[in-house]
Amino acid sequence: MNRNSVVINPLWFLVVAVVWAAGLMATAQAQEVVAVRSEKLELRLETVAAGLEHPWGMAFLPDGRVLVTERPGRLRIAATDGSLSTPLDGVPPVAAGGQGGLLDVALHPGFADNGLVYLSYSEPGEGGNSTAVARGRLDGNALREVEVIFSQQPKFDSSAHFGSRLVFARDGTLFVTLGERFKRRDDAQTLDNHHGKVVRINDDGSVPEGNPFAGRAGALPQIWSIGHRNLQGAALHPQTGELWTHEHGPSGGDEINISRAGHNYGWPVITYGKEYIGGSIGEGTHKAGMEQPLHRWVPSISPSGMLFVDERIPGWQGNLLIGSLKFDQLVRLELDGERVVHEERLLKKELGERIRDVAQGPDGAIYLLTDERKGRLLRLVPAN
Ligand SMILES: [Ca+2]
Repeated sequence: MNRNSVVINPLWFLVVAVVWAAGLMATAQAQEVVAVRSEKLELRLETVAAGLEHPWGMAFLPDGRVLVTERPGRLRIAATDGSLSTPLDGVPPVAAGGQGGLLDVALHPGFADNGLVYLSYSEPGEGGNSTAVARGRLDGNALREVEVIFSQQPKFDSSAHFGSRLVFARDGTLFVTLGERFKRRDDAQTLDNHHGKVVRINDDGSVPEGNPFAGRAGALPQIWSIGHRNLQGAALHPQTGELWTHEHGPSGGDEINISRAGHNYGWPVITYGKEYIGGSIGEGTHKAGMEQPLHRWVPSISPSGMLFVDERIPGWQGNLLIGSLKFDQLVRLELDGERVVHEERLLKKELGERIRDVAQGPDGAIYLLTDERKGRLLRLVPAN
């Protein structure tokens, strides 16, 4: 036997490699569909777009495409076929690092006429950084006429607890949820700063009528509610129009609240959590003048993203869906008015990725973003 016959011809190696790579690409393009069983219905989970770096927020355009933020500072448009645009021009510079970067995205209620897109992000500046809100007009693959309409005060040197979610209220004002920057938690109880607050502003950043502390000496006029820790989920209740929020507790003590004008949600005076290093915080769990949460998680789930599901998902109508970063789960809550009456944990087995945001698209499907270095946009639909 000729010993040379076992030497692999480089040309054959190339042919084999090309065929193998083509097979891999075909596999990747074929939508992987995973069956998901909820207590209430059977669903299927599909990947819409992959290769997103720590996606954080999403907003659906009228044509079904979706704006997706990537935390390092990029905004992209995902098309219905799963293709991703190049990063849009016009995104402000962000203080990327730790929990900071480009965060939420929302459309103006009059987007169809004015094309306005709102972004929240960690804004670098004198003395550190803070959460800011910018808006710009969407024009093809760019934001034009970009202006910063809100900057959380004061700036602080930290890469933690920025919040933030952007939710337009029915009256056209904009709620922005703001973290207390971790080391500034006592600020959440005082009115001379925006740390640990929900603020309410007009669409141009000015202060609307009806803010509870506007006009009070020493109080920042944008403040709507106080005593929050780090809120990364918020949604308007479909019937009442009130702002429901959740926030990360410390070790234990994640909460759901309804953010109401002038109310104090207690952090860091009352909490159901402990210090990360052990030990109690504040004065206990209850105090006069401070709200009790509607629901709490001990241990913490690390909640992010929040959605009230509508009738297009039969069996889940009126439920609250919340992502869990820590447990790689989608949390489904059944409500009776303002009471949580049942909780189901989903997707841990089927997905196994940190869930950062939850939304319902124009097609009625549930969309998820996963907070991974190679994160994904996923679609969850009833199996039938
Ligand atoms: Ca609280």
